[in-house]
Amino acid sequence: MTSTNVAAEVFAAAFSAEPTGFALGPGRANLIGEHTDYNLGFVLPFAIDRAAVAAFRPRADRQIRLATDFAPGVITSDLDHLEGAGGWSAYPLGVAWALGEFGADLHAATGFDLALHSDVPVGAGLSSSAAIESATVLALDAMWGLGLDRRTLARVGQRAENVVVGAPTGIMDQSASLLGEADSAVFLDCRSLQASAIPLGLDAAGLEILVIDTRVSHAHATGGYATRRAQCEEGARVLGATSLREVGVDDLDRAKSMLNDVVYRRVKHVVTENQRVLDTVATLRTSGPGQIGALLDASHVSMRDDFEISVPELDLAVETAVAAGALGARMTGGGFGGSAIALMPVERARDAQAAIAEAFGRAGFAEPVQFEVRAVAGARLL
Ligand code: GAF
Repeated sequence: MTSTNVAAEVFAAAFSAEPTGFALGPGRANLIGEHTDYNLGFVLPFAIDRAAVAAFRPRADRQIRLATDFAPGVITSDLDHLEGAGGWSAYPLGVAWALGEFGADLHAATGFDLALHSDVPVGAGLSSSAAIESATVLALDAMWGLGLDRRTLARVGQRAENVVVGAPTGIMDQSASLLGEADSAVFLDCRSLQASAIPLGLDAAGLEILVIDTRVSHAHATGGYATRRAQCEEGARVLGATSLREVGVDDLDRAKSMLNDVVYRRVKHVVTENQRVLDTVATLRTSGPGQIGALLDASHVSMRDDFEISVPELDLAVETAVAAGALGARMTGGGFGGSAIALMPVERARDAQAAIAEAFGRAGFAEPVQFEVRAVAGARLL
């Protein structure tokens, strides 16, 4: 059964009616460029072939009803009580609220019924949250006849997440989900929000991207993510910059003399990661994906040692993938758990998965969930 059929069934079971439309929002994997987005730097993610599908139907009154197959019951709200939403409903209700900040007239708008089904694993670092946000924002854009452009829709999702969900995240995930193109990554300048599609050329090179979901779950509304963001802001402030985007690799010696060791290493990660994104884009353009492995490896080392957002399970996944033939591997997403990605020659992928599962068993870790991801087109109405 397709995800659309499942969403339609969830809708029918919850609301005893047929949906009038469907919107699909993909999750994302980040090829490279981690914790650079909120520092107004560069990222290179792609939309993946795992997505949330929203089945929806406008209502004549101002009520909102939400259902999903990943949580029981029907959640009822209305357009006058959006901001205090909690649990999973904070994502769709937060998007409705945030649209009010980007041009929707929430006093005149009508309510809606919306049912969600998603096959993006939750807590796996593949942005199940952006998948829900972009499916919902496209559904509401259609129901309310707003016609907002995709960059604005991405900002709506980010605003929902920052204010209603309470996670101080950047713009990368929503941009990947909304701007993705088939077989390409989204090269995004997070300062100007200029985006361009960079062909990955994986099939022609006999390569695939393997996701290794460690099943160590993470959340960005609490803990380390916010701390890292605050340390980056402190680094920029001490260096007299408005963001770390203004700090280059050439400034690192000066930064070392001005910052304490921890903040210096956070700054060093961001500054060198920005350069690695630029180098990866240039390498993809000139030489293809077979030459980017060392950049992926260096990114992981930087996150492990300088930004300190990896965990033993992610390090083992990366090391074992490389030992089993990956051209490069790195953790992807916000860190503290979630997934690693490995750039694998197709003919080595199956053996690598077995080697990774075995290594996890030997280490006493839970068995990881492993699957190939493909770069797909971004969110769309179905
Ligand atoms: C999470 C956030 F949502 C993104 O904005 C980004 O900061 C990422 O972590 C780290 O690169 O996915």
